[in-house]
Amino acid sequence: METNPPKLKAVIAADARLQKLKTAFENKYGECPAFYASAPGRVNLIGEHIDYCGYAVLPMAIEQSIIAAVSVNQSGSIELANTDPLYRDYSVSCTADIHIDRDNPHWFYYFLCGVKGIQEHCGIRELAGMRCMVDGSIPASSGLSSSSALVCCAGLATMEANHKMLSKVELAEICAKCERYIGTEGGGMDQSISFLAEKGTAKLIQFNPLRSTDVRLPDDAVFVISNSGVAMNKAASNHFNLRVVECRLATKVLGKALGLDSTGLMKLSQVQTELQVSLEEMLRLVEEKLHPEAYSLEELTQSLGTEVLETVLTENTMHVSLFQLYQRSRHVYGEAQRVLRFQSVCESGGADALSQLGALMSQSHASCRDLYECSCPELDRLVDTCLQSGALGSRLTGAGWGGCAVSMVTRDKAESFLRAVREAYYPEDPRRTALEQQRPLGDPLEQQRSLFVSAPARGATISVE
Ligand code: ADP
Ligand code: NG1
Repeated sequence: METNPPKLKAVIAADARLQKLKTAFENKYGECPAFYASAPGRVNLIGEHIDYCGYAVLPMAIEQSIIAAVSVNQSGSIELANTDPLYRDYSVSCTADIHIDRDNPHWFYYFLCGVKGIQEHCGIRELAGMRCMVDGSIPASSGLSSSSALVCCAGLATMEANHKMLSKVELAEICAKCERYIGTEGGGMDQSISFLAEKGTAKLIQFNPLRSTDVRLPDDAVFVISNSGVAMNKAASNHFNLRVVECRLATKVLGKALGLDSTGLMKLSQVQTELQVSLEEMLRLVEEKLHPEAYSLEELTQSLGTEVLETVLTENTMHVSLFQLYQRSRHVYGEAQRVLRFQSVCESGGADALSQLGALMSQSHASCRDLYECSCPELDRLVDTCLQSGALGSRLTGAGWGGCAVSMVTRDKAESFLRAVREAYYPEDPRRTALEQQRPLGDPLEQQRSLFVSAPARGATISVE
């Protein structure tokens, strides 16, 4: 059943984290915040690197979030500050064109992506002045979507400060689009779950049109997030965009080989839609029509033409000369199948549901590692450790090349699992131990950043005390 998103606004009793943020805001600006905008991070349970190919994904929101305390004024400027001294203050005029510097993806540019997205969507000529103090508890560059939570939080704050009313679906679509100003060509999973999430349930997120369906996770299992300790900043490298580009090229080459007019085709899902065949059949067609050897730029230029290549390549992939189209499309169609199977096992339950779900997660990791090549040695080691420590399934989550793994563990084994992973993985490298001992700033959950059980949390909200 598709569900209506819950309400955006809430009156909340201030918790410890909000109190700290309020105090920081008052100390900085000498006034009280008018409201708080908060947006959660997420863990993707299955369906990696397929949202931008048009396929459904299955994430849940996590308790960790980005919160902005906001006051509104007529000063003609937007002032940004952060509770973490790592992130410096920034201020921008409300009348100037908002500029986002892709070459230097500082934190405030993510915030400005959200501001600009709302401004453009709502046609706001002059934005209201704002003072914002941001506080985050999502480990950055770890595949838990800290960047999107920041963009969503900024979009929500801007909407509220400018007295606009938008639905959660509209907000998710606006924020998915505007985060691309930072230079990464993401697919919309993160912003969608950040807005559409509901406490207690994971979601199947489908695109075109954007919609979400509750997925009830098995009662006798918990999902554990563990951080490999390797950070990967998407906007500061071309790993992510190269995969997006490889998928677009695979779409064009496959489409052409199948006799389709591939002019308007940019996503692998569109090839399937055009042909009206199953994912199984798409996997067969990949075998038949694409070659496992890398495609060179010359081969692609000859087959598709320079003009097509120009519409596909991004600024940071222009110089790439080899593209793995066969491997990437095999991952995408296979992963899209696994998402649907995961949803169907959750729905039907059954005696061996947990082992089926675990197997799907582990197959997903193998595909990310071998076909999509978005893992790294530390993540593979962590996933192996999790499996040896009793997980029924384990996989990298989010973009990869570092960041976190998510593991499914039976509820009764959760404690022993946490202990075993803590003892086996973290002491191997002192940097991991340092991370493991870190606690989120003012996080009432008192959870460790690197290893914790996560239950489906609620989506973005605006709240007043
Ligand atoms: P993720 O997988 O977490 O989305 P990205 O590399 O895409 O990772 O984005 C991380 C960036 O988001 C950081 O470099 C920083 O600019 C921004 N960010 C994350 N958390 C915060 C925070 N608490 N405050 C300010 N900026 C943040
Ligand atoms: P993270 O893990 O937040 O970097 C990125 C993309 C998603 C999705 C995943 C891989 C953005 C904002 N997010 O997420 O859309 O493609 O990678 O499944 O680009």
